[in-house]
Amino acid sequence: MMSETISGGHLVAKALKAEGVDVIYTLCGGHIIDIYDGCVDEGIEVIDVRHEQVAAHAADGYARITGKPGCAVVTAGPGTTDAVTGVANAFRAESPMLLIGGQGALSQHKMGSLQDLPHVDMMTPITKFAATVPSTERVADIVSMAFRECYHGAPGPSFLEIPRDVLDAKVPLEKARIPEPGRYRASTRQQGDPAAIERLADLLAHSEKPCILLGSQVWTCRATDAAIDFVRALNVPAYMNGSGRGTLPPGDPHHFQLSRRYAFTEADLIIIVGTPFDFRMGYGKRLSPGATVVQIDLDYRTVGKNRDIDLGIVGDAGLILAAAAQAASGRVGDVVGKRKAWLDELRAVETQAYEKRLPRQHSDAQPIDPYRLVHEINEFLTEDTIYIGDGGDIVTFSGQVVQPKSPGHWMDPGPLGTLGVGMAFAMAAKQARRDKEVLCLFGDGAFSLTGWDFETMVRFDLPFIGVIGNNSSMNQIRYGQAAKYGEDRGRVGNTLGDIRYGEFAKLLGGYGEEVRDPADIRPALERARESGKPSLINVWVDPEVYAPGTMNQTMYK
Ligand SMILES: Cc1ncc(C[n+]2csc(CCOP(=O)(O)OP(=O)(O)O)c2C)c(N)n1
Ligand SMILES: [Mg+2]
Repeated sequence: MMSETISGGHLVAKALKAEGVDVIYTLCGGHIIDIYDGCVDEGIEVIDVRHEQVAAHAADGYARITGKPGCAVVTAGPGTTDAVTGVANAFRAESPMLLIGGQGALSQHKMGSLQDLPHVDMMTPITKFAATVPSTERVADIVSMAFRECYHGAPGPSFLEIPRDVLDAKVPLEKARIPEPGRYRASTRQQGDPAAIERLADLLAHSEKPCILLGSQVWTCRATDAAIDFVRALNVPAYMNGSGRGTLPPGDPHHFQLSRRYAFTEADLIIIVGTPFDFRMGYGKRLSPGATVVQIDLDYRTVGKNRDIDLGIVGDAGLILAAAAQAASGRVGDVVGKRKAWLDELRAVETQAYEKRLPRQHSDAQPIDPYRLVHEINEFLTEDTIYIGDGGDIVTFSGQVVQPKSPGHWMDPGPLGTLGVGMAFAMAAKQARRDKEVLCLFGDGAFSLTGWDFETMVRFDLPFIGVIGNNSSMNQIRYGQAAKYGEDRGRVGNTLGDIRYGEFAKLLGGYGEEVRDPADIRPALERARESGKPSLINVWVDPEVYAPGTMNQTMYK
Protein backbone atom coordinates (compact mmCIF):
# COMPACT_ATOMS: atom_id res chain seq x y z
CA MET A 1 0.00 0.00 0.00
CA MET A 2 1.26 3.48 -0.91
CA SER A 3 1.72 5.70 2.15
CA GLU A 4 0.22 9.17 2.16
CA THR A 5 2.67 11.91 1.19
CA ILE A 6 2.88 15.61 1.98
CA SER A 7 4.85 18.45 0.40
CA GLY A 8 6.92 21.13 2.11
CA GLY A 9 4.47 23.91 1.34
CA HIS A 10 1.64 21.93 2.91
CA LEU A 11 3.79 21.31 5.97
CA VAL A 12 4.36 25.08 6.27
CA ALA A 13 0.62 25.62 6.24
CA LYS A 14 0.06 22.96 8.89
CA ALA A 15 2.64 24.59 11.16
CA LEU A 16 1.08 28.03 10.63
CA LYS A 17 -2.31 26.61 11.49
CA ALA A 18 -0.87 25.02 14.64
CA GLU A 19 0.30 28.49 15.72
CA GLY A 20 -3.15 29.96 15.10
CA VAL A 21 -2.02 32.03 12.11
CA ASP A 22 -5.06 32.48 9.88
CA VAL A 23 -3.63 34.79 7.21
CA ILE A 24 -0.37 35.23 5.35
CA TYR A 25 0.74 38.45 3.67
CA THR A 26 2.62 37.83 0.47
CA LEU A 27 3.73 38.80 -3.01
CA CYS A 28 3.95 35.82 -5.29
CA GLY A 29 7.01 34.17 -6.78
CA GLY A 30 7.75 30.77 -8.26
CA HIS A 31 9.76 29.72 -5.23
CA ILE A 32 6.85 29.87 -2.79
CA ILE A 33 3.70 28.77 -4.61
CA ASP A 34 3.46 25.45 -2.78
CA ILE A 35 2.87 27.37 0.46
CA TYR A 36 -0.20 28.97 -1.12
CA ASP A 37 -1.45 25.54 -2.10
CA GLY A 38 -1.03 24.39 1.49
CA CYS A 39 -2.89 27.46 2.75
CA VAL A 40 -5.84 26.56 0.54
CA ASP A 41 -6.07 23.18 2.29
CA GLU A 42 -5.67 24.62 5.79
CA GLY A 43 -8.13 27.49 5.30
CA ILE A 44 -5.46 30.17 5.73
CA GLU A 45 -6.27 33.40 3.90
CA VAL A 46 -3.70 34.67 1.41
CA ILE A 47 -3.49 38.46 1.16
CA ASP A 48 -1.32 39.45 -1.75
CA VAL A 49 0.15 42.94 -1.61
CA ARG A 50 2.04 45.19 -4.05
CA HIS A 51 5.37 45.40 -2.28
CA GLU A 52 7.06 42.94 0.07
CA GLN A 53 7.83 45.70 2.57
CA VAL A 54 4.08 45.95 3.06
CA ALA A 55 3.76 42.18 3.54
CA ALA A 56 6.34 42.24 6.33
CA HIS A 57 4.86 45.34 8.02
CA ALA A 58 1.42 43.74 7.83
CA ALA A 59 2.74 40.63 9.59
CA ASP A 60 4.16 42.93 12.29
CA GLY A 61 0.83 44.75 12.54
CA TYR A 62 -1.13 41.51 12.71
CA ALA A 63 0.99 40.40 15.66
CA ARG A 64 0.37 43.64 17.49
CA ILE A 65 -3.37 43.54 16.94
CA THR A 66 -4.08 39.86 17.53
CA GLY A 67 -1.43 38.79 20.06
CA LYS A 68 -0.59 35.95 17.67
CA PRO A 69 2.54 35.92 15.55
CA GLY A 70 2.20 37.37 12.06
CA CYS A 71 3.52 35.69 8.92
CA ALA A 72 4.75 37.07 5.62
CA VAL A 73 5.80 34.88 2.72
CA VAL A 74 8.00 36.32 -0.01
CA THR A 75 10.00 35.00 -2.89
CA ALA A 76 13.79 34.61 -2.97
CA GLY A 77 16.25 37.41 -3.73
CA PRO A 78 14.47 40.73 -4.31
CA GLY A 79 11.31 39.47 -2.60
CA THR A 80 13.30 38.84 0.54
CA THR A 81 15.39 42.02 0.32
CA ASP A 82 12.22 44.08 -0.16
CA ALA A 83 10.92 42.62 3.11
CA VAL A 84 14.06 43.47 5.09
CA THR A 85 12.70 46.83 6.26
CA GLY A 86 9.55 45.23 7.64
CA VAL A 87 11.54 42.62 9.54
CA ALA A 88 13.90 45.28 10.86
CA ASN A 89 10.98 47.34 12.05
CA ALA A 90 9.51 44.36 13.89
CA PHE A 91 12.93 43.68 15.41
CA ARG A 92 13.21 47.13 16.98
CA ALA A 93 9.50 47.16 17.90
CA GLU A 94 9.68 43.71 19.61
CA SER A 95 6.95 42.32 17.39
CA PRO A 96 6.75 38.55 16.86
CA MET A 97 6.52 37.64 13.20
CA LEU A 98 7.86 35.02 10.85
CA LEU A 99 9.17 35.90 7.42
CA ILE A 100 9.45 32.94 5.08
CA GLY A 101 11.58 33.55 2.01
CA GLY A 102 12.05 31.34 -1.00
CA GLN A 103 15.49 30.11 -2.01
CA GLY A 104 17.01 28.39 -4.99
CA ALA A 105 16.97 24.60 -4.93
CA LEU A 106 19.56 22.88 -2.71
CA SER A 107 20.53 20.87 -5.80
CA GLN A 108 21.69 24.19 -7.36
CA HIS A 109 23.30 25.50 -4.17
CA LYS A 110 25.95 28.16 -4.97
CA MET A 111 25.56 27.54 -8.72
CA GLY A 112 24.06 30.92 -9.50
CA SER A 113 20.39 29.98 -9.49
CA LEU A 114 17.70 32.59 -10.07
CA GLN A 115 17.46 35.05 -7.16
CA ASP A 116 20.02 33.26 -5.00
CA LEU A 117 21.30 35.45 -2.15
CA PRO A 118 22.71 34.77 1.33
CA HIS A 119 19.36 35.53 2.98
CA VAL A 120 20.18 33.98 6.32
CA ASP A 121 23.37 36.05 6.66
CA MET A 122 21.41 39.17 5.77
CA MET A 123 18.65 38.48 8.24
CA THR A 124 20.68 37.23 11.20
CA PRO A 125 21.42 40.66 12.77
CA ILE A 126 17.77 41.78 12.59
CA THR A 127 16.00 38.66 13.79
CA LYS A 128 15.94 36.52 16.90
CA PHE A 129 16.41 33.44 14.73
CA ALA A 130 17.28 32.91 11.07
CA ALA A 131 17.80 29.53 9.40
CA THR A 132 17.55 27.46 6.24
CA VAL A 133 15.13 24.58 6.26
CA PRO A 134 17.37 21.64 5.32
CA SER A 135 14.84 18.94 4.46
CA THR A 136 11.17 18.49 3.70
CA GLU A 137 10.67 16.25 6.73
CA ARG A 138 11.79 19.09 9.01
CA VAL A 139 9.66 21.89 7.47
CA ALA A 140 6.88 22.00 10.07
CA ASP A 141 9.34 21.32 12.87
CA ILE A 142 11.50 24.29 11.93
CA VAL A 143 8.54 26.61 11.38
CA SER A 144 7.38 25.86 14.93
CA MET A 145 10.95 26.29 16.16
CA ALA A 146 11.02 29.74 14.53
CA PHE A 147 7.79 30.68 16.30
CA ARG A 148 9.22 29.49 19.64
CA GLU A 149 12.28 31.64 19.08
CA CYS A 150 10.06 34.69 18.43
CA TYR A 151 8.97 34.56 22.06
CA HIS A 152 12.28 34.22 23.80
CA GLY A 153 12.62 37.22 26.14
CA ALA A 154 11.02 40.25 24.51
CA PRO A 155 9.39 39.07 21.29
CA GLY A 156 10.73 39.69 17.80
CA PRO A 157 10.91 38.35 14.27
CA SER A 158 12.28 35.09 12.88
CA PHE A 159 13.30 34.29 9.32
CA LEU A 160 13.32 31.01 7.42
CA GLU A 161 14.40 30.36 3.87
CA ILE A 162 13.07 27.25 2.22
CA PRO A 163 14.93 25.98 -0.85
CA ARG A 164 12.62 25.31 -3.73
CA ASP A 165 13.27 21.58 -3.96
CA VAL A 166 12.78 21.21 -0.19
CA LEU A 167 9.45 23.05 -0.43
CA ASP A 168 8.15 21.16 -3.44
CA ALA A 169 9.26 17.62 -2.52
CA LYS A 170 6.76 15.19 -1.10
CA VAL A 171 7.65 12.95 1.80
CA PRO A 172 5.72 10.17 3.50
CA LEU A 173 3.46 11.79 6.07
CA GLU A 174 4.77 9.60 8.90
CA LYS A 175 8.35 10.75 8.24
CA ALA A 176 7.50 14.44 8.70
CA ARG A 177 7.69 15.83 12.23
CA ILE A 178 4.57 17.92 12.77
CA PRO A 179 4.45 19.52 16.23
CA GLU A 180 0.97 19.58 17.67
CA PRO A 181 -0.86 22.81 18.46
CA GLY A 182 -0.23 23.96 22.02
CA ARG A 183 2.44 21.32 22.65
CA TYR A 184 5.67 22.77 21.30
CA ARG A 185 6.23 25.86 23.38
CA ALA A 186 5.71 27.10 26.93
CA SER A 187 3.66 29.98 28.25
CA THR A 188 5.35 33.34 27.71
CA ARG A 189 4.20 34.69 31.07
CA GLN A 190 7.08 34.89 33.48
CA GLN A 191 6.69 36.01 37.10
CA GLY A 192 9.29 38.40 38.54
CA ASP A 193 11.66 37.56 41.40
CA PRO A 194 9.46 37.58 44.54
CA ALA A 195 12.18 39.32 46.60
CA ALA A 196 12.32 42.14 44.03
CA ILE A 197 8.56 42.46 44.11
CA GLU A 198 8.71 42.82 47.90
CA ARG A 199 11.23 45.63 47.47
CA LEU A 200 9.01 47.35 44.94
CA ALA A 201 6.08 47.13 47.36
CA ASP A 202 8.24 48.79 50.02
CA LEU A 203 9.32 51.54 47.67
CA LEU A 204 5.68 52.17 46.80
CA ALA A 205 4.74 52.32 50.47
CA HIS A 206 7.31 55.03 51.15
CA SER A 207 7.01 57.14 48.03
CA GLU A 208 5.22 60.46 48.14
CA LYS A 209 5.62 61.30 44.49
CA PRO A 210 5.62 58.14 42.38
CA CYS A 211 4.90 57.90 38.68
CA ILE A 212 4.79 55.04 36.21
CA LEU A 213 5.48 54.84 32.49
CA LEU A 214 3.48 52.12 30.76
CA GLY A 215 5.39 51.14 27.61
CA SER A 216 4.66 48.91 24.65
CA GLN A 217 5.16 45.67 26.57
CA VAL A 218 2.10 46.48 28.67
CA TRP A 219 0.12 45.83 25.51
CA THR A 220 2.37 42.97 24.34
CA CYS A 221 1.75 41.22 27.68
CA ARG A 222 -1.95 42.17 27.56
CA ALA A 223 -1.37 43.69 31.00
CA THR A 224 -3.97 46.45 30.65
CA ASP A 225 -6.15 45.30 33.55
CA ALA A 226 -3.20 44.73 35.86
CA ALA A 227 -1.83 48.18 35.01
CA ILE A 228 -5.17 49.86 35.66
CA ASP A 229 -5.62 48.01 38.97
CA PHE A 230 -2.09 48.98 39.96
CA VAL A 231 -2.42 52.72 39.32
CA ARG A 232 -5.85 52.89 40.94
CA ALA A 233 -5.03 50.85 44.04
CA LEU A 234 -1.77 52.71 44.64
CA ASN A 235 -2.91 56.08 43.30
CA VAL A 236 0.01 56.44 40.89
CA PRO A 237 -0.07 58.86 37.94
CA ALA A 238 0.54 57.01 34.67
CA TYR A 239 2.18 58.04 31.41
CA MET A 240 1.98 55.82 28.36
CA ASN A 241 4.07 55.41 25.26
CA GLY A 242 4.17 53.29 22.10
CA SER A 243 1.62 50.51 22.11
CA GLY A 244 1.03 51.24 25.80
CA ARG A 245 -0.95 54.31 24.78
CA GLY A 246 -4.63 53.86 25.50
CA THR A 247 -4.03 51.60 28.50
CA LEU A 248 -5.99 54.23 30.42
CA PRO A 249 -8.56 56.28 28.51
CA PRO A 250 -8.22 60.05 28.24
CA GLY A 251 -10.06 61.72 31.11
CA ASP A 252 -9.14 58.98 33.57
CA PRO A 253 -7.87 60.54 36.82
CA HIS A 254 -4.61 58.60 36.49
CA HIS A 255 -4.07 59.35 32.78
CA PHE A 256 -1.33 61.94 32.26
CA GLN A 257 0.54 62.94 29.13
CA LEU A 258 1.70 66.54 28.85
CA SER A 259 3.35 66.74 32.29
CA ARG A 260 5.75 63.87 31.71
CA ARG A 261 8.96 65.87 31.73
CA TYR A 262 7.84 67.63 34.92
CA ALA A 263 6.96 64.31 36.57
CA PHE A 264 10.30 62.76 35.62
CA THR A 265 12.06 65.75 37.18
CA GLU A 266 10.00 65.97 40.37
CA ALA A 267 9.08 62.36 41.20
CA ASP A 268 10.78 60.45 44.01
CA LEU A 269 9.95 57.04 42.47
CA ILE A 270 9.82 56.34 38.73
CA ILE A 271 8.66 52.94 37.48
CA ILE A 272 9.45 52.20 33.86
CA VAL A 273 7.49 49.29 32.43
CA GLY A 274 8.30 47.60 29.15
CA THR A 275 10.15 50.30 27.29
CA PRO A 276 13.91 50.67 26.88
CA PHE A 277 16.02 53.70 27.74
CA ASP A 278 16.46 54.51 24.05
CA PHE A 279 16.30 57.87 22.24
CA ARG A 280 12.59 58.20 23.03
CA MET A 281 13.54 58.27 26.70
CA GLY A 282 16.63 60.45 26.23
CA TYR A 283 18.60 57.26 27.07
CA GLY A 284 17.36 57.67 30.65
CA LYS A 285 19.13 61.01 31.09
CA ARG A 286 15.93 62.96 31.58
CA LEU A 287 14.97 61.15 34.79
CA SER A 288 15.70 63.02 37.99
CA PRO A 289 19.07 61.90 39.40
CA GLY A 290 17.51 61.92 42.88
CA ALA A 291 14.60 59.62 42.02
CA THR A 292 14.49 55.93 42.78
CA VAL A 293 14.22 54.21 39.39
CA VAL A 294 12.60 50.82 38.91
CA GLN A 295 12.67 49.09 35.54
CA ILE A 296 10.48 46.15 34.56
CA ASP A 297 11.06 44.41 31.24
CA LEU A 298 10.64 41.12 29.41
CA ASP A 299 14.25 41.26 28.25
CA TYR A 300 17.04 40.87 30.79
CA ARG A 301 19.37 42.80 28.47
CA THR A 302 17.20 45.92 28.54
CA VAL A 303 17.12 46.39 32.30
CA GLY A 304 19.79 48.84 33.50
CA LYS A 305 20.99 49.55 29.96
CA ASN A 306 22.20 53.15 29.36
CA ARG A 307 21.33 54.26 32.88
CA ASP A 308 21.79 52.90 36.39
CA ILE A 309 18.64 51.76 38.14
CA ASP A 310 17.73 51.04 41.75
CA LEU A 311 15.67 47.95 41.10
CA GLY A 312 15.25 45.77 38.02
CA ILE A 313 12.62 43.08 37.54
CA VAL A 314 12.52 40.78 34.53
CA GLY A 315 9.28 39.19 33.45
CA ASP A 316 5.71 39.70 32.36
CA ALA A 317 4.42 43.23 32.99
CA GLY A 318 0.97 42.05 34.03
CA LEU A 319 2.08 39.41 36.50
CA ILE A 320 4.64 41.76 38.04
CA LEU A 321 2.30 44.72 38.41
CA ALA A 322 -0.41 42.50 39.88
CA ALA A 323 2.03 40.92 42.34
CA ALA A 324 3.44 44.31 43.36
CA ALA A 325 -0.02 45.79 43.92
CA GLN A 326 -0.94 42.77 46.01
CA ALA A 327 2.26 42.92 48.06
CA ALA A 328 1.88 46.67 48.62
CA SER A 329 -1.80 46.58 49.52
CA GLY A 330 -1.28 45.93 53.23
CA ARG A 331 1.45 48.48 53.79
CA VAL A 332 0.64 51.65 51.91
CA GLY A 333 -1.90 53.16 54.32
CA ASP A 334 -3.96 56.02 52.97
CA VAL A 335 -2.29 56.28 49.57
CA VAL A 336 -5.10 58.24 48.02
CA GLY A 337 -4.80 60.98 50.66
CA LYS A 338 -1.02 60.80 50.75
CA ARG A 339 -0.58 61.41 47.05
CA LYS A 340 -3.46 63.79 46.36
CA ALA A 341 -1.27 66.90 46.37
CA TRP A 342 1.13 65.23 43.89
CA LEU A 343 -1.62 64.28 41.47
CA ASP A 344 -3.11 67.78 41.74
CA GLU A 345 0.28 69.31 41.04
CA LEU A 346 0.69 67.23 37.88
CA ARG A 347 -2.87 67.92 36.77
CA ALA A 348 -2.20 71.65 37.03
CA VAL A 349 0.91 71.34 34.83
CA GLU A 350 -1.10 69.21 32.42
CA THR A 351 -3.97 71.68 32.19
CA GLN A 352 -1.64 74.62 31.66
CA ALA A 353 0.15 72.89 28.78
CA TYR A 354 -3.15 71.88 27.23
CA GLU A 355 -4.63 75.38 27.43
CA LYS A 356 -1.52 76.94 25.98
CA ARG A 357 -1.92 74.89 22.83
CA LEU A 358 -5.68 75.10 22.50
CA PRO A 359 -5.80 78.22 20.28
CA ARG A 360 -3.60 76.42 17.73
CA GLN A 361 -5.88 73.39 17.88
CA HIS A 362 -8.83 75.62 17.10
CA SER A 363 -7.02 77.68 14.47
CA ASP A 364 -9.01 78.69 11.38
CA ALA A 365 -5.86 79.53 9.46
CA GLN A 366 -5.43 78.62 5.80
CA PRO A 367 -3.29 76.80 4.87
CA ILE A 368 -4.41 74.58 7.70
CA ASP A 369 -2.42 74.51 10.93
CA PRO A 370 -1.36 70.88 11.52
CA TYR A 371 -2.50 71.25 15.12
CA ARG A 372 -6.04 71.82 13.86
CA LEU A 373 -5.90 68.67 11.75
CA VAL A 374 -4.70 66.43 14.57
CA HIS A 375 -7.21 68.05 16.93
CA GLU A 376 -10.04 67.19 14.54
CA ILE A 377 -8.77 63.63 14.27
CA ASN A 378 -8.60 63.30 18.04
CA GLU A 379 -12.18 64.49 18.39
CA PHE A 380 -13.28 62.11 15.63
CA LEU A 381 -11.81 58.91 17.14
CA THR A 382 -14.23 56.58 18.88
CA GLU A 383 -13.51 53.86 21.42
CA ASP A 384 -13.42 51.48 18.49
CA THR A 385 -11.05 53.38 16.23
CA ILE A 386 -7.57 51.99 15.83
CA TYR A 387 -5.27 54.95 15.17
CA ILE A 388 -2.11 54.60 13.09
CA GLY A 389 0.53 57.28 12.53
CA ASP A 390 2.88 57.09 9.53
CA GLY A 391 4.86 60.22 8.73
CA GLY A 392 7.33 62.79 9.97
CA ASP A 393 6.37 66.15 11.34
CA ILE A 394 2.64 65.65 10.99
CA VAL A 395 2.84 62.51 13.09
CA THR A 396 4.96 64.33 15.67
CA PHE A 397 2.08 66.80 16.01
CA SER A 398 -0.35 63.93 16.40
CA GLY A 399 1.73 62.32 19.13
CA GLN A 400 1.00 65.31 21.34
CA VAL A 401 -2.70 65.64 20.61
CA VAL A 402 -4.21 62.35 19.48
CA GLN A 403 -5.17 60.08 22.34
CA PRO A 404 -6.47 56.60 21.59
CA LYS A 405 -9.61 55.88 23.53
CA SER A 406 -8.94 52.18 24.17
CA PRO A 407 -5.95 49.90 24.81
CA GLY A 408 -4.24 48.44 21.75
CA HIS A 409 -5.75 51.14 19.55
CA TRP A 410 -2.51 53.02 18.85
CA MET A 411 0.02 51.88 16.28
CA ASP A 412 3.27 53.59 15.38
CA PRO A 413 6.36 52.09 13.74
CA GLY A 414 8.33 52.03 16.98
CA PRO A 415 11.96 52.94 17.47
CA LEU A 416 13.06 52.19 13.90
CA GLY A 417 10.99 55.20 12.82
CA THR A 418 10.09 53.52 9.54
CA LEU A 419 8.06 55.55 7.07
CA GLY A 420 5.66 53.38 5.08
CA VAL A 421 4.15 51.23 7.83
CA GLY A 422 0.73 52.89 7.65
CA MET A 423 -1.00 51.09 4.82
CA ALA A 424 0.26 47.72 6.04
CA PHE A 425 -0.83 48.34 9.62
CA ALA A 426 -4.23 49.48 8.41
CA MET A 427 -4.50 46.33 6.31
CA ALA A 428 -3.64 44.02 9.18
CA ALA A 429 -5.78 45.89 11.69
CA LYS A 430 -8.88 45.93 9.53
CA GLN A 431 -8.46 42.35 8.36
CA ALA A 432 -7.96 41.02 11.89
CA ARG A 433 -10.62 43.24 13.48
CA ARG A 434 -13.44 43.82 11.01
CA ASP A 435 -15.48 45.16 13.93
CA LYS A 436 -13.07 48.08 14.37
CA GLU A 437 -12.72 51.36 12.54
CA VAL A 438 -9.20 52.06 11.33
CA LEU A 439 -7.84 55.57 10.82
CA CYS A 440 -4.35 56.20 9.53
CA LEU A 441 -2.69 59.61 9.44
CA PHE A 442 0.02 59.76 6.76
CA GLY A 443 2.58 62.34 5.85
CA ASP A 444 2.56 62.80 2.08
CA GLY A 445 6.15 61.55 2.01
CA ALA A 446 5.37 58.47 4.06
CA PHE A 447 2.27 57.71 2.01
CA SER A 448 4.16 57.75 -1.24
CA LEU A 449 6.52 54.97 -0.09
CA THR A 450 3.90 52.25 0.10
CA GLY A 451 0.72 53.97 -1.10
CA TRP A 452 0.07 51.61 -4.00
CA ASP A 453 -1.19 49.10 -1.50
CA PHE A 454 -4.29 51.26 -1.22
CA GLU A 455 -5.28 49.09 -4.16
CA THR A 456 -4.94 45.99 -1.97
CA MET A 457 -7.28 47.57 0.55
CA VAL A 458 -9.83 48.02 -2.23
CA ARG A 459 -9.31 44.53 -3.64
CA PHE A 460 -9.82 42.88 -0.25
CA ASP A 461 -12.62 45.23 0.76
CA LEU A 462 -10.80 46.63 3.77
CA PRO A 463 -12.40 50.02 4.44
CA PHE A 464 -10.37 52.51 6.43
CA ILE A 465 -10.07 56.24 6.82
CA GLY A 466 -6.79 57.50 5.41
CA VAL A 467 -5.87 61.09 6.17
CA ILE A 468 -2.91 62.72 4.49
CA GLY A 469 -1.34 65.75 6.12
CA ASN A 470 -0.06 67.10 2.83
CA ASN A 471 2.67 69.74 2.94
CA SER A 472 4.27 68.76 -0.40
CA SER A 473 7.46 68.16 1.54
CA MET A 474 9.46 65.86 3.71
CA ASN A 475 9.06 68.56 6.30
CA GLN A 476 10.64 66.96 9.33
CA ILE A 477 13.92 66.67 7.46
CA ARG A 478 13.51 70.04 5.76
CA TYR A 479 13.40 71.73 9.15
CA GLY A 480 16.80 70.38 10.12
CA GLN A 481 18.29 71.34 6.77
CA ALA A 482 16.97 74.91 6.89
CA ALA A 483 18.12 75.30 10.50
CA LYS A 484 21.61 74.04 9.72
CA TYR A 485 22.28 75.43 6.22
CA GLY A 486 19.88 78.38 6.04
CA GLU A 487 16.50 78.73 4.31
CA ASP A 488 18.09 79.28 0.90
CA ARG A 489 19.87 75.91 1.05
CA GLY A 490 17.11 74.17 2.98
CA ARG A 491 15.14 72.89 0.01
CA VAL A 492 17.45 70.14 -1.21
CA GLY A 493 16.05 66.63 -1.55
CA ASN A 494 12.89 67.24 0.46
CA THR A 495 10.35 68.74 -1.95
CA LEU A 496 7.41 66.68 -3.17
CA GLY A 497 4.83 67.39 -5.83
CA ASP A 498 1.41 68.88 -5.03
CA ILE A 499 -0.36 65.56 -5.35
CA ARG A 500 -4.13 65.36 -5.07
CA TYR A 501 -4.24 62.09 -3.20
CA GLY A 502 -8.02 62.23 -2.99
CA GLU A 503 -8.01 61.69 -6.75
CA PHE A 504 -5.52 58.87 -6.37
CA ALA A 505 -7.94 57.12 -4.01
CA LYS A 506 -10.75 57.44 -6.54
CA LEU A 507 -8.54 56.17 -9.34
CA LEU A 508 -7.94 52.97 -7.38
CA GLY A 509 -11.60 52.46 -6.51
CA GLY A 510 -11.76 54.14 -3.10
CA TYR A 511 -13.29 57.29 -1.66
CA GLY A 512 -11.34 60.55 -1.81
CA GLU A 513 -11.58 64.25 -1.04
CA GLU A 514 -9.39 67.33 -0.99
CA VAL A 515 -9.61 69.61 2.05
CA ARG A 516 -8.22 73.17 2.17
CA ASP A 517 -10.58 74.81 4.68
CA PRO A 518 -10.24 73.61 8.29
CA ALA A 519 -14.02 73.71 8.71
CA ASP A 520 -14.27 70.96 6.10
CA ILE A 521 -12.04 68.48 7.93
CA ARG A 522 -14.72 67.01 10.17
CA PRO A 523 -17.43 66.65 7.51
CA ALA A 524 -14.91 65.06 5.15
CA LEU A 525 -13.89 62.56 7.82
CA GLU A 526 -17.52 61.72 8.36
CA ARG A 527 -18.15 61.18 4.68
CA ALA A 528 -15.13 58.89 4.56
CA ARG A 529 -16.55 56.94 7.50
CA GLU A 530 -19.92 56.64 5.81
CA SER A 531 -18.49 55.68 2.42
CA GLY A 532 -17.65 52.21 3.71
CA LYS A 533 -14.65 52.23 1.37
CA PRO A 534 -10.93 52.62 1.73
CA SER A 535 -10.57 56.39 1.67
CA LEU A 536 -8.05 59.20 1.49
CA ILE A 537 -8.85 62.63 2.81
CA ASN A 538 -6.05 64.79 1.50
CA VAL A 539 -5.66 67.73 3.87
CA TRP A 540 -3.43 70.58 2.68
CA VAL A 541 -1.49 71.71 5.76
CA ASP A 542 0.85 74.65 6.23
CA PRO A 543 4.40 73.64 5.26
CA GLU A 544 5.86 76.59 7.18
CA VAL A 545 5.03 75.41 10.69
CA TYR A 546 6.76 72.61 12.55
CA ALA A 547 6.06 70.53 15.64
CA PRO A 548 8.03 71.41 18.77
CA GLY A 549 9.64 67.96 18.78
CA THR A 550 10.94 68.56 15.26
CA MET A 551 12.25 72.01 16.16
CA ASN A 552 14.07 70.64 19.22
CA GLN A 553 15.44 67.77 17.09
CA THR A 554 14.86 65.62 20.18
CA MET A 555 15.21 62.41 18.20
CA TYR A 556 18.93 63.03 17.70
CA LYS A 557 19.71 64.04 21.29
C1 LIG B 1 11.92 54.66 5.36
C2 LIG B 1 12.36 56.00 5.84
N1 LIG B 1 13.07 56.82 5.03
C3 LIG B 1 13.46 58.04 5.46
C4 LIG B 1 13.17 58.45 6.74
C5 LIG B 1 13.66 59.81 7.22
N2 LIG B 1 12.51 60.71 7.45
C6 LIG B 1 12.04 60.98 8.67
S1 LIG B 1 10.79 62.06 8.66
C7 LIG B 1 10.85 62.23 6.99
C8 LIG B 1 9.90 63.14 6.26
C9 LIG B 1 8.57 62.52 6.10
O1 LIG B 1 7.76 63.33 5.31
P1 LIG B 1 6.19 63.24 5.44
O2 LIG B 1 5.77 61.84 5.62
O3 LIG B 1 5.61 63.99 4.32
O4 LIG B 1 5.91 63.97 6.83
P2 LIG B 1 6.18 65.53 7.17
O5 LIG B 1 7.45 65.58 7.94
O6 LIG B 1 6.25 66.28 5.89
O7 LIG B 1 4.99 65.91 7.99
C10 LIG B 1 11.85 61.41 6.46
C11 LIG B 1 12.15 61.30 5.02
C12 LIG B 1 12.46 57.55 7.57
N3 LIG B 1 12.13 57.85 8.82
N4 LIG B 1 12.05 56.36 7.10
MG1 LIG C 1 5.06 65.94 4.20
